[in-house]
Amino acid sequence: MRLAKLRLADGSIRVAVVENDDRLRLLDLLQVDHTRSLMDILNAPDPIGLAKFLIDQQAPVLSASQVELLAPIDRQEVWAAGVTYKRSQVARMQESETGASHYDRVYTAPRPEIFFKATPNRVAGPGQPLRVRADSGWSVPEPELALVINPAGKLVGFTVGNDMSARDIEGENPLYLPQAKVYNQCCGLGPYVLIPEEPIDRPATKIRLTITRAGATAFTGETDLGQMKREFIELIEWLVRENDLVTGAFLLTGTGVVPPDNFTLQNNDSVSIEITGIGTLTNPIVKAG
Ligand code: DO4
Ligand code: MG
Repeated sequence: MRLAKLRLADGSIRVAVVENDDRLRLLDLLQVDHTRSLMDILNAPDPIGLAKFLIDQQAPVLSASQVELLAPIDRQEVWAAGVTYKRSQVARMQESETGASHYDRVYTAPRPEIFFKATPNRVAGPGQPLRVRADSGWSVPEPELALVINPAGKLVGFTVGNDMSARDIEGENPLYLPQAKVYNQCCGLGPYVLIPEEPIDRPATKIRLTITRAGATAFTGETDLGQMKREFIELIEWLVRENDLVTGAFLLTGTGVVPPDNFTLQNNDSVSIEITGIGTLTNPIVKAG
């Protein structure tokens, strides 16, 4: 089942079940106490059963073009794992003269790299702008599978994530990582949350990044989840160690697609990330100055 958070023309914010690619069945959240948001459904003991129960049989079935899709986040935290693909390890070692051995070691160490990525106000949904820092001359999108985790630390579902990164700031000194990663409009999530009814087939799940500039493709690249070194459950176990997720969390799982070193995002670029079975997240890029 896929779920969407959206805004209707009257301004109201609703949750819908996504059927096929373009049929949105609105939910009536008022039918159940303590269920007022997508987060409440994701954090419930049986999200699929609850969503099916809440389908509003009286409401018209809508198409995505009739609504504004929003990032599927409410009050959760956003975390990210890094250097989980060989491609990312190699790219990080190249960009950082002083920190290369850290990236080398974290790729094989039992403890993964996990960092705080965003609060909900820093997250952009489908069609909303993502930002390149004005003080960065080398920034890239990072197309990543995002895990949706409930407060009990259980994996509930998946969405598409974009871990926007300033490679020059991170490369100058690994201690600058939070500034390279966390700033206004630094993270994309959406368009839907997939709650799988059976385990996903990792090698068959492709992640494709396409960057468009002035109507032409400026970069395209692809990986698949079979290339990721870590298990989902392994990343979650490290995230929740001594760390309660009171409202639940999104955990971006690292990038396996890195544009060439001479590529940087520019103002007005468009970034699309497609993940098999979930959907395509597209965002325009803004850069001030
Ligand atoms: O080590 C820095 C960040 C790594 C990262 O974000 C990634 O591999 O996706
Ligand atoms: Mg990343």
